Amino acid sequence: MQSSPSCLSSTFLRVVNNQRRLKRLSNRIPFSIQPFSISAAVVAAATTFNNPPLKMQPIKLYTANTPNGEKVSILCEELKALGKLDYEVHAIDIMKNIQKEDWFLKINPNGRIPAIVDPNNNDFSVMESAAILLYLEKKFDDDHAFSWPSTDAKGDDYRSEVLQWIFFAHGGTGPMQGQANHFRMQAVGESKNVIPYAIKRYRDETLRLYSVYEKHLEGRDWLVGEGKGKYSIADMNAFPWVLWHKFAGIKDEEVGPNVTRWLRNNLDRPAVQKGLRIPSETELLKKILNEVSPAALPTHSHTARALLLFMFLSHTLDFSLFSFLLLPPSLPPLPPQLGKKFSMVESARLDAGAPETVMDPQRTSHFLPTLCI
Ligand SMILES: N[C@@H](CCC(=O)N[C@@H](CS)C(=O)NCC(=O)O)C(=O)O
Repeated sequence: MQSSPSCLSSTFLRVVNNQRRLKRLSNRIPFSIQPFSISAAVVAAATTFNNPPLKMQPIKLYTANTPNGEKVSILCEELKALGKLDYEVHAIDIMKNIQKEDWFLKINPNGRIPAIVDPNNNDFSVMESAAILLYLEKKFDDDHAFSWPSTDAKGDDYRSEVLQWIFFAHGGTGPMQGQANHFRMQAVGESKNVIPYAIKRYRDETLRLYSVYEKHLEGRDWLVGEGKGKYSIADMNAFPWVLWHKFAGIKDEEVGPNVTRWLRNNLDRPAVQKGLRIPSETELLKKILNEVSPAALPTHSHTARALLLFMFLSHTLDFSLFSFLLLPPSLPPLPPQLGKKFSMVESARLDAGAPETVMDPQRTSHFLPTLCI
């Protein structure tokens, strides 16, 4: 996304107009709150420059409220917050097998969500959540907000580390935890004799993989980068899976203190909060957020709300950028496309319990589809 001269001049005009409006406004406000207007001016200018009018058609995101879906909606929200990406959400009801329909198989021959179509690139389609992250990062994170440029002394090394953690999660955490979920919550009927072994096998392996994160995150905030690290697509790729750990029968206290801190770091980000609620906020998600990390939901101080109101009234900012501040700690449920069906896997089973508790004699089908891997 290159800045054209006309784009630059319109950006300049927006800044000038914003400054004029601010000046008019600051003449009318008491001196005691002038510092607010100065800081608002700085933010306004920065925001205007950071958020030029987008010259792109929205990316089409086909998704559902699952870990693999959420990693992509989180990056979309992060890029959207920076004014780098516009996207439209197409909710796919995986319980109705919409993802197996012919039209969808043309987008993703694997018949699974997530998938994207980029109308800015001849409707190029991308399947596989990690490949989608890499595509979006390459195309739209041109300022390297979530990555490192090759021109940095250690840029290529960090790039390699990002790929290492992405492969680790995509080949390890997702598939192992996905099987743990499957055997713990979905495999029923005649297969029940093999289930305890399978449940233990995949749960243990998932825990082992978590212990790798736990050790690596000692003294770090993020998976990759100098010192405590920098938030990157490596974190976005792994976070939703670890957030859903109870599905695999893993208790909060088994996750490890460093991983728990890292989960909170992710949850503290407004774009993560938004991305998790794409395509809708399900009862299951609410349960995960409330039970897994009760302290991690955003709370907004009166000062923050007052500042937001001030900025809004002054019409100097792109309001949508800050709209998250107005969100109540727990969003009211949106019409669930998927929520009801998804809670079919009984959110009660989120309470990590003994394998026997998952046997359901009422179920007659041999195997339900594996939801996520
Ligand atoms: N490796 C794939 C896995 C995708 C996947 O497992 N998708 C699940 C939801 S998380 C799905 O579409 N399940 C429905 C089905 O299996 O038909 C990715 O990372 O995108």
